[in-house]
Amino acid sequence: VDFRALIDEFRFSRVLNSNPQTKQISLLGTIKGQDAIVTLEKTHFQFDKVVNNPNSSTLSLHQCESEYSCMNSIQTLKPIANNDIYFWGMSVMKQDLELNPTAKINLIWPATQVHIEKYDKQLCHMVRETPEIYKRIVKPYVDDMVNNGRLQWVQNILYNGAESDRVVFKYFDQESPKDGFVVLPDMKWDGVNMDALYLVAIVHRDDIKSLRDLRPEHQQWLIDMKNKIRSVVPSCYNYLVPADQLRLFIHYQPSYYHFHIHIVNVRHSGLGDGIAVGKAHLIEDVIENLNYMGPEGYMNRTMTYVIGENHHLWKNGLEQELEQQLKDDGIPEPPEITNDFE
Ligand code: M7G
Repeated sequence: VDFRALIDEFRFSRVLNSNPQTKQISLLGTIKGQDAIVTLEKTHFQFDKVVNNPNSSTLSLHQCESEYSCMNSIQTLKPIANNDIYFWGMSVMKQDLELNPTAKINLIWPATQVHIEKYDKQLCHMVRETPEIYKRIVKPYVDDMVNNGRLQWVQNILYNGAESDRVVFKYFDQESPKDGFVVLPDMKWDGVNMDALYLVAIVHRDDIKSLRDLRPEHQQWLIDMKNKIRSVVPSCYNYLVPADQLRLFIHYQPSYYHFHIHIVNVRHSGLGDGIAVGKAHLIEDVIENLNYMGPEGYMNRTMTYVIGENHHLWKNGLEQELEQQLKDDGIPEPPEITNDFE
């Protein structure tokens, strides 16, 4: 299927969400009668930078003297106003599909209800997931999400050669095949801007659905994987991002229940909730926590996280649990709010 042709066929229905900070907008529509979600994201600026390569005598040039670096690319400039020492105005900048694209476009088609609910604007709540709530409410949902075809893209990467030309590196040891993993650019990254570097490491083993399944016996495996990622990723990008400038974390709840690690440039903070407390857990902290959790690991912990009202888990149990928890905690219900203007 041709991406461009699909985009041209998009029929707009409504705006799902828009965020002026991340410069993203998500639209719901249809393509050939099936639901489609298009997310548009303005790309970040590029700037000249000469980097000293610590491991060799060579210098790496990062967009050096490029006509597309932020200042060089200013084509037209229309002043809005000025006052004392302050000047502001709007400009059109030189763009290029390869070197300085305008926007990144993501399409999900055909989109499922789960996708639409995820991208739709929604109120969020902090909930506490006890081990008991996990077993009763969350586990059945996870099992369903593993078996309903939602992980096809992961299978495609691991076994069907999808995105193979983009793989940054693969680790595979004949002796212990289940320790293997693949690192590749995340769908969230434009692949150009190093400040926004975003990779994902996907493991071969499929017995770990999420953070919940991690036990002390997995600690060494996590340590090895973390160290390999921190060793190899910088060398793959010419040391433009050194080992200690990579933020490695996992999500709870994730969107996809096959263990994977997010690998992001520490400078990158424009990811909305994906990098916030209540969702992101640093891999180093996870490794450390396994020292103190007993043989069941994360299975015995109470996890607190942010959940949106559209999420299946909210509508199918967590909302009720939260009501009860607030009661048990003695937290008063908010007073009835009346709107004086009506
Ligand atoms: P998550 O924590 O399960 O979900 O991470 P969330 O961050 O989307 O809430 C899954 C990660 O895999 C996300 O960072 C996605 O952007 C990324 N991802 C998802 N899909 C479907 C693909 C894909 O097909 N290819 C690649 N390269 N990355 C993907």
